[in-house]
Amino acid sequence: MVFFFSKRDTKNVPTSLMAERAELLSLFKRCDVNKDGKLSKEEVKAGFQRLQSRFPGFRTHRAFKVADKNGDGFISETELDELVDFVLDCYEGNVALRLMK
Ligand SMILES: [Ca+2]
Ligand SMILES: [Ca+2]
Repeated sequence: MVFFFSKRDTKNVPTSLMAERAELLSLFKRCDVNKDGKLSKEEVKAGFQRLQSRFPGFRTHRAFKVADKNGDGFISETELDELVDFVLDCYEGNVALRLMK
């Protein structure tokens, strides 16, 4: 099952990627401040601010283009995986560092 990670640097251990993924999932779940099970633009933006993004508004806009599959303006539980993938593309290997600040 090597092909799964073939697009990424093989020296980059998958376990650390898994850890970052889990970290981001819990981060964005905490951003659901009104607990309706989905993330509004404001809530996603708060997540990017938490990640020390210099352009949280821009990142949020891009993230919704990628992750909001049904275009309802919210990131649902099922779309959250796509959101996390997008964030990993932006900050891979850097997530823990950003969250420590
Ligand atoms: Ca919400
Ligand atoms: Ca949606």
